[in-house]
Amino acid sequence: MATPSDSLSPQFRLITFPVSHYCEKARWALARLNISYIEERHAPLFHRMATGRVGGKSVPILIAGAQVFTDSKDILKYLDTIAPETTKLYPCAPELLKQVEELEVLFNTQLGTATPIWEYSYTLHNPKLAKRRFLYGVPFHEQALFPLIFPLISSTIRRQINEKAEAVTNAHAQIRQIFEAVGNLVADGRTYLVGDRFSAADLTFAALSTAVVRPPEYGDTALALSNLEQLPPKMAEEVRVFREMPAGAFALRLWRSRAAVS
Ligand SMILES: N[C@@H](CCC(=O)N[C@@H](CS)C(=O)NCC(=O)O)C(=O)O
Repeated sequence: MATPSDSLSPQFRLITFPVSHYCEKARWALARLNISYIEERHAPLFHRMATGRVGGKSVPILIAGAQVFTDSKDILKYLDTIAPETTKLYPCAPELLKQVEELEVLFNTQLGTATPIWEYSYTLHNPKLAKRRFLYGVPFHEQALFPLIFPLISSTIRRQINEKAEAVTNAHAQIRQIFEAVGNLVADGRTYLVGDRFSAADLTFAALSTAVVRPPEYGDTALALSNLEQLPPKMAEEVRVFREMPAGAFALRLWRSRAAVS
C-alpha cells in the first residue's frame, strides 16, 4: 500500500534550528506520518538567508513541492490533509476540534514564547552551552563563523526576548501556570488532552515543553538537552521540578511515545 512517504517524500524540505521547540513540532508531525524529508539546519541569523529565499522569516519552514508553510501551525494543518485517518492530528467532531485548536493556540502563544525566555536566561551567558545548542548539524561555514557572530546573535536574541530579570520571572511563572492547567486536565487519568486520541494539542504541548523537561528521547541533540549534569545547577533544579509536575510527567510520557514513531 502506498504511504505518503512513497509518493511525496522527495519533495519535503524542512528549514530549522537544531534545537527549537517549534521546529520539533514539525519534525514530530513528519515522523508521525512517516514522511522522509531533508532537514536544513541553520544557526540563528544564518537562517534568514534560507527562510528569506522562500518568502519566510522564522523557522520552521516546510517546503512541500511548490507549497511553502512558514508557521508550525500551518505545517501541522497541511500535514493533516495528507495524513491517513488513523494518524490525523485534528479531530473531525467540531467540539473536539475547537478544544484542540484552542489548546494549540494557548501553547503556541504562551508556553512557546515563555520557555525560550527562561532557557536563554541561562544559555546565552554560557558560550559552551550556547554553541552546542545552536550548532548541532549546521553547515561547516556557519560553525566556523559562529564565534565571530555569537555576540550579534546573543544581542539580537536578548532584544527579541526583552531579557530582563522581571521578564524571566514572568516567563517562569507563565510556564508553571500552563503546567498547572495541563496538570488539572490530566488529573482525571486521561491518556490524551482531548478525546481519546493523540492530537495536535498533545503534540504541541510536548514539543513546546522540550526545553523545560529535557526528555532523554530528544534524539540526536539529546546531549545538548537532557543531561542535567551539564546544565547550570539552578537550571537543572528547575528542570527537575518541571519534570516532577503531573504535566511534566505527561510531556515525558508523550516523548516516550514519540520515540516509537521517529
Ligand atoms: N509562530 C511561529 C513561531 C516560530 C518561531 O518563533 N521560531 C523561532 C525559533 S524557535 C525563530 O525562528 N526565531 C528567529 C526569527 O524569528 O527569525 C511558529 O509556530 O512556527
